[in-house]
Amino acid sequence: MRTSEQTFPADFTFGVATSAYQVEGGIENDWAEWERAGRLKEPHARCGRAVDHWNRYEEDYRLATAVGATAFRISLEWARIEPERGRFDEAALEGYRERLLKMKACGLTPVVTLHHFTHPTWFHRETPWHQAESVEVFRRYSRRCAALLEGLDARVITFNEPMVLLLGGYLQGAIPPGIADGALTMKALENLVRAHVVARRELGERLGRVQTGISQNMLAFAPDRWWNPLDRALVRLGGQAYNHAFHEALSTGKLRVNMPGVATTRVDLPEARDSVEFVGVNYYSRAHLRFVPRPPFIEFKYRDTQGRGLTDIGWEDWPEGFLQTLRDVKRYGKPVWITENGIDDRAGTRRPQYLHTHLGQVLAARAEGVDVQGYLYWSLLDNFEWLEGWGPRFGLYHVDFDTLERKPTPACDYFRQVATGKRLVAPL
Ligand code: IFM
Repeated sequence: MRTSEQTFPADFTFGVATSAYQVEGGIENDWAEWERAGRLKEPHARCGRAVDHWNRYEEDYRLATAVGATAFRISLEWARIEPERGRFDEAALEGYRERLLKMKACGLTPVVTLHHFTHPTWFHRETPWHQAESVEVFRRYSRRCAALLEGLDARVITFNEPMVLLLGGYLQGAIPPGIADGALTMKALENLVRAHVVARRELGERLGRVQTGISQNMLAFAPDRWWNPLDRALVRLGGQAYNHAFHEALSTGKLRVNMPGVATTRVDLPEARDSVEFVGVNYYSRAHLRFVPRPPFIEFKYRDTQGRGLTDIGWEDWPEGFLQTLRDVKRYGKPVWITENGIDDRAGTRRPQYLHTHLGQVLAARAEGVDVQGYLYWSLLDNFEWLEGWGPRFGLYHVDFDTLERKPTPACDYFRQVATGKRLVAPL
């Protein structure tokens, strides 16, 4: 790589990402119910106090600035803000505002997600995503969020990983609301697109032009058997549906999913056309797809093709797919933000190398003309990892889950060096 390609522009943003339920603690929502129903891999695991970020936020802002971050991604917890349908909790709204003001005062630009997987407990019972009313309910919530963001100059992500929510919650039934129905999945998908549009409108009305987008979990896909036409068809159709259907709807106003026997839809939503200011990419890994002759017809595997060793959560370490993913989103013609990228590395020894190889791909994409403007590492802290509970460790800072003490991992130094020098250097 030439020297010029190892340098990030001076205005490139390095930051860190978190989400409310995974770090704040003390939240009662659909996931807390899911846990009590014993639906996690470890049935007795509970998120509970998480890592107490709700109380320790000032310390956590200091930890972020100590690694050279100038942006901090959080999410607002809908269940805190609207614990009962139509009743908004002013103290919670004020609490978030106070935290965001402090964040700014620390020199951190807020990146605020309105919806990161979780819902108030009433939501699935009263206005689930497959019902049209969900859109209006989300619009009202977004209106309150817009008011809370006044004057903060935040970048806003309406939805985090909507396809993960739909795949897990509506197609496989593995996460809340636990539905397994292809037709309802497509209805919910359509309503999530509409909900993004109305939320963006509310933000715009209150705040003027806001940088608004979504964070899309994007996987590199490969056929499990390179020679098998059905595996290859799955890669083509599945990749299009999983990685691009949502982005494409927000770009062209056309929502298209074509997974015969699983889920299909073809709806025109002209109001969604050109409805983001940036494209948010969450990239972690590559998956191999194999056709199986019975529903759901897809087997999904992570393979260690390069002998690098799977990450501790069992995902392939595949930085090459990051470049391909970034090339693929160039077609949307918008600035790109990496809203998540990171590794579950429980010993904390592999993370600097992971950062090095993945940031190298960001530079390679920039050299090819992909307008990547920011990189947010997932995550600042070890935290609660959904169905996996407390096993995984994605944090730049290691958290002792008993004492809640935060300690730097070796990646902190490395991240700081790159973020402050704006230069990709090799880890020691
Ligand atoms: O922890 C999650 C996050 O909530 C969404 N993106 C992927 C991360 C790691 O699995």
